[in-house]
Amino acid sequence: MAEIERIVILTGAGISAESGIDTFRSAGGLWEQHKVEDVATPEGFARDPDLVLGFYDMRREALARVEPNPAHKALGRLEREFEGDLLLVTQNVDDLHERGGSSRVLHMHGELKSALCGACGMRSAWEGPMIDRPPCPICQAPSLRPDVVWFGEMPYQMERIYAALSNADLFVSIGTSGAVYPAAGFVQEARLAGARTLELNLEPSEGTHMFHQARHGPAGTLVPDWAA
Ligand code: BJW
Repeated sequence: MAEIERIVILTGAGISAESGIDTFRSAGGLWEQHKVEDVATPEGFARDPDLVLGFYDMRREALARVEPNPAHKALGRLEREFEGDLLLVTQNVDDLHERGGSSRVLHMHGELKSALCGACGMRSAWEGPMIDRPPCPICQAPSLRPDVVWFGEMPYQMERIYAALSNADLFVSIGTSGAVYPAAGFVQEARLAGARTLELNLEPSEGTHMFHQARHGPAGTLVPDWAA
């Protein structure tokens, strides 16, 4: 990586699969167990808030029982050792990158351990369940929702991400199916900027043909090999 100065890394559910967190679109994944329009849209939340709060309470609780795997740890090591600019953008709402040693992580689809208040619009760190409508720590309204980005909502920090992509020398996509926009379009943005592009995924993603290079296999092996 001697000639590389600016790297943007995008991660998806596949990087946390070997830690024991279900992906969305694999056989037996979250979208086979729950209808996406019921639990991951603002309309689903308006229709049945208990279902949605219960879904995210269950996932927040499961987070306490899992650990970062060698892929998360390899990216943590890379952040410490790489001398150029590195931006880690994750679509994941878990905190396994932080626990794996990465300190500069941009959660474009939000975080399980954060609450968003529907009344005052403020975000607060959050650990417990939301199903019993606890009050917002800031305005006391019983209006908390998970601080995650559902379909039809604007992902976080897009300006910062597009700015980094427009300057990148290397774009690496890890463990994502390439089925959800705008993240699925990052490879094209990076290519327009002249970056080399690499996919590391268990199997070819929907956008695999857009990458200069692709390596397929489990992230727990591929990522440490690449980042070494
Ligand atoms: C392994 C592995 C192992 C397994 N090792 N790999 C353009 C065209 C068409 C539609 C749209 C478009 N632009 C926008 C849309 C609409 C929509 C969209 O994309 N729809 C598609 C379904 C077509 N997008 C939106 O609504 C987004 N908002 C938006 O676009 O706002 C306007 C805007 C415009 C312009 C610029 C900016 C904004 C919002 C999307 C929100 C997505 N939310 C979710 C839920 C978040 C909270 C939660 O976690 O519950 O985000 S949905 C879900 O999908 C979650 C994920 O982050 C996201 C991506 O999934 P991911 O991570 O790729 O997981 P999987 O399961 O799909 O794939 C896992 C991969 O890992 C697989 O390939 C496996 O093989 C692999 N794998 N084991 C390595 N061990």
